[in-house]
This record gives sequence, structure tokens and C-alpha cells, in this order.
Amino acid sequence: LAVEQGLLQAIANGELSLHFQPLVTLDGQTMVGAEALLRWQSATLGVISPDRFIPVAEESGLIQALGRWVLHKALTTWAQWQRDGLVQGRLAINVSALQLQDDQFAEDLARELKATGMDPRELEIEVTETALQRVTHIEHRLSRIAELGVKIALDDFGTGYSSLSILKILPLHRLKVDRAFVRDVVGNASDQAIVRAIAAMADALGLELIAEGVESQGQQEYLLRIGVKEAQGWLFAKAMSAPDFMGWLASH
Ligand code: G
Ligand code: G
Ligand code: MN
Ligand code: NA
Repeated sequence: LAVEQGLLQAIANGELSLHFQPLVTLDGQTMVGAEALLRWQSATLGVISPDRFIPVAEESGLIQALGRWVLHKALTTWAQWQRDGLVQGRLAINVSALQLQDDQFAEDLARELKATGMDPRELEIEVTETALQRVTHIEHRLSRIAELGVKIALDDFGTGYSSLSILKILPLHRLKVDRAFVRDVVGNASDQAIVRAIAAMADALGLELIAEGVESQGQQEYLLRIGVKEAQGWLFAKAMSAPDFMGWLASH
């Protein structure tokens, strides 16, 4: 309840912020974009993880307001950085099931793209398998988003219970290999088989691929060897506040 009440005021009190984690080529040489990750620094509760407050926001209906705040803030920030020549590449934002379920979501998206001047082809929406299963008419909803030129990535891929047929049916652009498979990929034959199968499948289906949670050079080397092209993880950079992200860019 404290979380729910606090969340109501978080937007008004300016307690929300976005952190940015670089998305890079697996060799670490080039930034291809960044994922925006929501942070809540509550005056009364301290720093609260989205893992904790997103579910509360969904149950209480606050997720729509929260999602619109993220959309507006992320696109405004990224478009400005692009105009200032500070960043290149795509902006990825996370979208929850209840946002997708909202009939207005595609219109919100179109409006923010127009207002910020952001190129839709440089925006990527991340949705989880689990979220997709909870949304009705998902094919139609994602198609409307794809028609705007916005790309759709399947986040945490491999950890949900959805059928592989969604890869055929839905207008997806990219798979994000969940970090659960990357963690032990150096020594674990099952994880190796899974990551290689995902990579082969993505390739055959014309889907882009990014590996999440790359923390070590061993993981990087293994993934490079099997042909993975892009990654995200602490080996390269953690999620950073906007000023820290600017500093990181300046030193890279
Ligand atoms: O950085 P990290 O611990 O913050 O993220 C934890 C989880 O919260 C991840 O699963 C991530 O996808 C989710 N998350 C982060 N930011 C957002 C957001 O803006 N909206 C939604 N719906 N989920 C988010
Ligand atoms: O579920 P999603 O992929 O949207 O959330 C990204 C989450 O992964 C965030 O919580 C982010 O902080 C975390 N993350 C990013 N890189 C790494 C990493 O290399 N290792 C671990 N353990 N977590 C990471
Ligand atoms: Mn994500
Ligand atoms: Na993920």
C-alpha cells in the first residue's frame, strides 16, 4: 500500500528518472543504441526497483500514467541527444502487458513520435513473452505499432511459456536472449545448445538477435564464436543516469 500511495505522487514529485544502458556490437567497439530503464527514488521509501513497483502499478491502474511518462521522457531525451549529435542508434523502451492492451497505446506512440521528431525506425519496443500472452488481439495491436515503423523486440526470450509459433505470427524484429542462458554459457553444454539454437532460429527467420547479461570476456568470446552480433551487459556498461551516460559516451 505504501508503494501504491507513493507511486501516485512519484510522477508529480519528480521522483522518477530514466537510466540508460548501452547496447553494443559484441566486440564492444560500437554503441548501437541504448535501453531506457525506469528508476524510482522515493523520498520516503528509498530507491525502489521496477521489478517491485511495475507489478503494483499494473494492479492499481497507475501503469498507464507511468508508461506515458516513460514514453514521453525517453523519446524527448533521445531525440534531443540525437539532435545534439551525442547519440546514434536506437532507443529501446520496455512496455508492459497492460500498456499494450490499451487501445490508445499506438496513438500515444504516434503522437510522441511526431511531437519529439524522433525517427520511428530508431525506436524499439521491448515486450516479454509473458506480456504477449496476457494481451488480447496481440497480432493486431503489434501490427499497428509496426506500421508506425517502430520495431518490436521480444525481451527475456526463452524464459516464458509461449509457443514458438508467435515468432511466425507476430511482426517481431529482434530477439533478446535472456541472461539466464548467457550466465553459464561458457561451461554449460545445455545453455550452449540453447543459445546456438536460438541464434540459428533467429537467423533462419530473419530476426535480429542481442544477448543480454554479458558480464565476462569468456561469455563474449563464446558468443562471438557462434556468430552473435550484439550484446548488452556489465562487461560493456551498466545502466546509468543521464549525466553518467553522457560521461560514458564522452570517454568512449
Ligand atoms: O534495470 P532493471 O533492474 O531495472 O529492470 C528490472 C525490470 O524492470 C526489467 O525486467 C525491465 O524490463 C523492467 N523495466 C525497467 N524499466 C521499465 C519501464 O519503463 N517499463 C516497464 N514496463 N518495465 C520496465
Ligand atoms: O528484463 P530486462 O532485460 O528489460 O531488464 C534489464 C535488466 O537487466 C535490468 O535490471 C538491468 O539492470 C539488468 N542487467 C543489464 N545488464 C546486466 C548484466 O550484465 N548482468 C546482470 N545480472 N543484469 C544486467
Ligand atoms: Mn528489456
Ligand atoms: Na531481459
